Amino acid sequence: MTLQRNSIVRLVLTAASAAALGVSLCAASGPVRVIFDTDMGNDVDDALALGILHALESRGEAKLLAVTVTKDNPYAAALVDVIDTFYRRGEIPIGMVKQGKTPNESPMIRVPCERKNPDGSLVYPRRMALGAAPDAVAVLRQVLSHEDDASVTLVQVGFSTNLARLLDSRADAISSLTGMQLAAQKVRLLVTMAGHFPPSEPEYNVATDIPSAQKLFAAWPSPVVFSGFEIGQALLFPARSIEQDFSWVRDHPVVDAYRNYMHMPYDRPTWDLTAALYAVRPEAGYFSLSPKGTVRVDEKGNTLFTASADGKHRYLILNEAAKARTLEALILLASQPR
Ligand SMILES: [Ca+2]
Repeated sequence: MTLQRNSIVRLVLTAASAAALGVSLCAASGPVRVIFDTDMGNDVDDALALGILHALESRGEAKLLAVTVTKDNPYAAALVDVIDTFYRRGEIPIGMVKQGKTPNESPMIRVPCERKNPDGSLVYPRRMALGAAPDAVAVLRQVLSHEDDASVTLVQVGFSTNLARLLDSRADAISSLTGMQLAAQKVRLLVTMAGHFPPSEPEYNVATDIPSAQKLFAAWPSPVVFSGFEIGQALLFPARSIEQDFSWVRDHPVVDAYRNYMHMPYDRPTWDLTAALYAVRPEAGYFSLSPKGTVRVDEKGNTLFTASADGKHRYLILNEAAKARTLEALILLASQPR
């Protein structure tokens, strides 16, 4: 009886504190259902972030529903395929932008995909042939249409191309709902690595596709949390971890991507990693949150925040006291054995 009463009291307190934070307790009832939208290949943090989402899925905290790509180079989707397959989840749908930004190739995505064993087989097998990934908007519509209402967390760590096009999409054979309706019904939270708070100069993900970012942040119907440039910049992923913490396996595609992105050893900001971590563990205290408000993207790609009680946008604020703990979590998850 006493135990039961304690449980009820605890539940009420938890509900009260969740309400104060403006979050739903529904998310705590199972793994966070995630769609990861990435410009894999423009920087190595996308690869580390995808590894972290897989580690969180292995721990029962997340479920990767799909990965969609905004970098318009076939090796971008191929490296996603390689990483998913490495973590033994090669069945995860992958969608590819068409006529998208940054079509340039980069060693970070090409080299791991092409590495061969002495017998000629690929070091990192993958599921799809190069260039075979279906259209990202179709994948987003397909996956969202099969999910429960208010159940999906979107993590966007590249340009806004795919999600802006999703909003523009009409009812079709996949779903009788428009893209806007799918976003409003199915998505509970969009977490994006985008912008600067306060603005100093246009941030890469926003500046690369300004019209899409303007559309997305003006029209997206669910709450949005931004991880600004300054967050990842303050938490550097150490080269030391790449060199020491992945020795449980001889070949790791994220390590290969890291070694082929820049000349080792280098520490790299954890931009996309912070968005992935917050999306799955929003209540872990790694970051503080700004008040509610609205982020407007100007014609140069600056992100201008105006506080308002009914605003849907918030941005992460670095929690100085939690910095060491947050970086440790990122390192442990990125290097966690599969
Ligand atoms: Ca990125």
